[in-house]
Amino acid sequence: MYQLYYYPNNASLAPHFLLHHMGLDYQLILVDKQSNSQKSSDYLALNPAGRIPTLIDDDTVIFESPAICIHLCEQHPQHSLIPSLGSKDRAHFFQWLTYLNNTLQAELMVRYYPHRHTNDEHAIPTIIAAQDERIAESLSVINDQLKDRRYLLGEQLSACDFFLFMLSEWSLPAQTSPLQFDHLSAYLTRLSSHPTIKAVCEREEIDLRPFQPSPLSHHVVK
Ligand SMILES: N[C@@H](CCC(=O)N[C@@H](CS)C(=O)NCC(=O)O)C(=O)O
Repeated sequence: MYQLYYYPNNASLAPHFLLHHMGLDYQLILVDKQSNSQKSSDYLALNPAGRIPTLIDDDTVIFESPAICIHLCEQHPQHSLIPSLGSKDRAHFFQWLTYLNNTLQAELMVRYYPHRHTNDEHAIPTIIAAQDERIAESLSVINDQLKDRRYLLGEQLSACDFFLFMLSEWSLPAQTSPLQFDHLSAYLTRLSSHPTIKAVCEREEIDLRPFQPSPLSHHVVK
């Protein structure tokens, strides 16, 4: 049985989607972020970075959300959530997963932890505003990719889509919401009714209503 150390709507969400989607046997272990448990000595022994998530697979401990996703996809290739070894699609899988984790997620982390990037309390609103612009730039790149594509890689659902859904949810409060991009918005609306996304979001008490179509709810900018 896999064990996923998680906190609702944190970077554990993408691995949670995959565990559920593949019908795997897994246990969720809550890391109480409210009491900073991710910095406890017990947790640091598993994950020295003190971040959520961590996956236990028998005697193997894995941290970093994309690494966990890749590991699960490779262990269960019959679910086709990663393109096959040697295929060109696989190169694009790594390209997009890296872009999501290394660019969009990194920008979101600065937005949500601005105090870690300045010693000046008064600078925090300007950091958030600057990050919102950078998040919008990244969402625009993704929006362009989704023009004429059902999923990020094309016609085949992959782990990248679950990862992107997680980051899009986090991006909702940004100045330019992902729902303001036409292709991205339509894609997110489609994904929000995917059975895996519905089930896991219900389990983590994540509200999917913002993704439901409502013609007056947002203004499309692109
Ligand atoms: N690069 C890591 C980042 C994980 C991360 O930053 N997780 C956040 C929650 S979304 C966290 O643990 N924050 C608590 C902290 O930084 O103390 C990953 O993708 O797994």
